[in-house]
Amino acid sequence: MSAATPFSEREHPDTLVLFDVDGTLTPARLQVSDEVRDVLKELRKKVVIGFVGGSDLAKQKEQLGADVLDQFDYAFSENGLTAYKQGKELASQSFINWIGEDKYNKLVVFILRYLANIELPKRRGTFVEFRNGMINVSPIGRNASTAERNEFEKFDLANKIRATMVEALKKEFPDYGLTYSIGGQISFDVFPTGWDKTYCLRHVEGENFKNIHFFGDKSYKGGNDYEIYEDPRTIGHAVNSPDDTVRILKELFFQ
Ligand code: M1P
Repeated sequence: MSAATPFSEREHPDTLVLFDVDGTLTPARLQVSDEVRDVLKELRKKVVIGFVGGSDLAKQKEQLGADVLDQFDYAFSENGLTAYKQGKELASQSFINWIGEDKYNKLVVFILRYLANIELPKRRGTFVEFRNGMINVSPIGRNASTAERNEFEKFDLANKIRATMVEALKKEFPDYGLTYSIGGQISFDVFPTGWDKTYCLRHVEGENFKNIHFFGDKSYKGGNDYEIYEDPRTIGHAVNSPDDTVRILKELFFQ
């Protein structure tokens, strides 16, 4: 099936299946397996498929493949703030336009001061990553290696570095209308309230899908899949690994 096969040629053209990336299609931060790629290819003959991840498109290309825009009908990076339908970019919003330079400046100055004043065993680089639809804040820094990521994750679990910092930000900026989401190992995302993964659904509103399935591993309250998993517009599937995703897909679509 070519990347541009019209939706009307699918077995169930009115069904959309959306997937979180980390922990759902791939192990956290790692690459997709051949098995998952093959299942998605077969699934795409039956339904319309898309991914919705918190990371930016560059990271998703590393994890899902450089041809990710050909593999999926919808590609939603940064929760859908960057969006593609069958390889064509859809209109997107930006965090900086929404928040404004002045408030953004105050936020980043607070974050950098806060990070400079906490005790951490290791620091690397890129503590604030400026993205189109959000910022990503990492106490150890986004340049941490895989081993350093794993170390930080354990340290954070024991010392609540990220959770404490999020509380400090909420206290300092109560009127900013921001949501803080701890979705990965070493960082948290900061974005306008409402710009969680449900944001991507506005891109498919006009398509009249009858069923929108969503698969995610962080579907519990506080996880970054929670809002879209719970949303009345979706049929949520909580999974605990890519294998679990494949198992449920087989039950639902390949019997
Ligand atoms: O997709 C989940 C998260 O993955 C990364 O988190 P971390 O680097 O902390 O493991 C980030 O890209 C983050 O934005 C994203 O939500």
